[in-house]
Amino acid sequence: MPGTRARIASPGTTLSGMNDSRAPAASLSRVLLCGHYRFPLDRPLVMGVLNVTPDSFSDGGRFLDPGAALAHAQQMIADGADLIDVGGESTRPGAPSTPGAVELERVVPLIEKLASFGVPISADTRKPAVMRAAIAAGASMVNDVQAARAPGALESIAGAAQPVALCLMHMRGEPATMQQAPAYDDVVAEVKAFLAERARACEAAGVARERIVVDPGFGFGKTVAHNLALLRALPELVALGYPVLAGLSRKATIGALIGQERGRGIGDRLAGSVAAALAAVARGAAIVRVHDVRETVDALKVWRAVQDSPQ
Ligand code: 7PJ
Repeated sequence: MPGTRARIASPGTTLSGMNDSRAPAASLSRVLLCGHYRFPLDRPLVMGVLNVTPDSFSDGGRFLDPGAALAHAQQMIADGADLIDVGGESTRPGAPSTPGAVELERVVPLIEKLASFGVPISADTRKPAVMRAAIAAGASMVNDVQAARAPGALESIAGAAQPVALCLMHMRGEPATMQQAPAYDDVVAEVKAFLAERARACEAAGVARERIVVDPGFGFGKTVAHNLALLRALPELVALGYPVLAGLSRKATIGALIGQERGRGIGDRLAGSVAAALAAVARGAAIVRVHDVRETVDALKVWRAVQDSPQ
C-alpha cells in the first residue's frame, strides 16, 4: 500500500491514482488545493490536531511550550498526518473567547516553524487578523469554526497573496453558550443549507472551488442525536460537491456513546474516536480531524485495503 505522504503532490501533479470505478459525479471536487499543496482526493486525509491553548478540552496546556508543540507535530507527521491544524483559541463548549493578541502570539511563531515540515499547516481561527498573520507565516489552510462570517474574514482569505484552502464549519451559536439546549427542525437540512450558502459566498468572493472544504461541526451547538443524524447523513453533505471534513475525535458525543458515566476520562475515547472516523470516511468524509493520528491512520489503512481489494 502506498505510504501516506507519498500521495502529497506538488504543484502541477496530475490526478494519477484515481480509481475510476469509484469516481464520483463530475461536479464533486476531486482535488483539494491547499496553499501550494495539491491533494488528489482518492483516499481520506488525516488532519492532526495541535492545540496551543491552556484550556482545550482534551489536550489543553500540553503543547503551550513551543518545543513540545513542535515535537508533537513532528510525531503526528511521522505517524502519517497529511495536515496539521494549529489552534490558539479553545472553542470547547463554555470556553470564553481568546484575545486576538494572545492567539497571535501562540500560533504565528509556531506556524512559521511548522511551515517547513513538509505538510500543509492549517490555522484554526475565527479572527481575520490571525488569519492574515497565519497565512503570512506560511499557513496553507484556514479552518474557521465560524465559516468566515466574521467581518473581514472572507476578504482576508480571498485577498491573500498566497491562496489557501478554507474549511467552512457549521456552528449554532457561540462556544460559550452553544450547548445550552440546541434545537433544530431538521438538523441535516439546516446544516446543509448553511454550508451551501457559505460555500457560495466564498466562491463569489473569489475563493476557488477546489480550495473549499465543508464541515458539519460535530458538537458545535448539537446534541448527541444531532451529531448522529449528521454523521449518518454525511453523504448528503458530500453531495454538495465539496470535500467534507469530520471532527469527532474525543468529543463529548463519543463519551456519551461509550458510557462516560462509568467514570471514564477523555483519554479513554480513543477506540470510540477511531470508530467514528471510520464511520465518517465510510460515508464519504474526505478529511478526518483527529488527536490520535497513528491509530486513525492504521484503522484507515485496514479500511482502504478492504475497499480496494478485488471483488
Ligand atoms: C473542530 C474544529 C471540528 C473543524 C474543533 C477539538 C474541538 N474545526 N475545531 N471541525 N473542532 N473544522 O479540538 O476537537 O469538528 S475544536
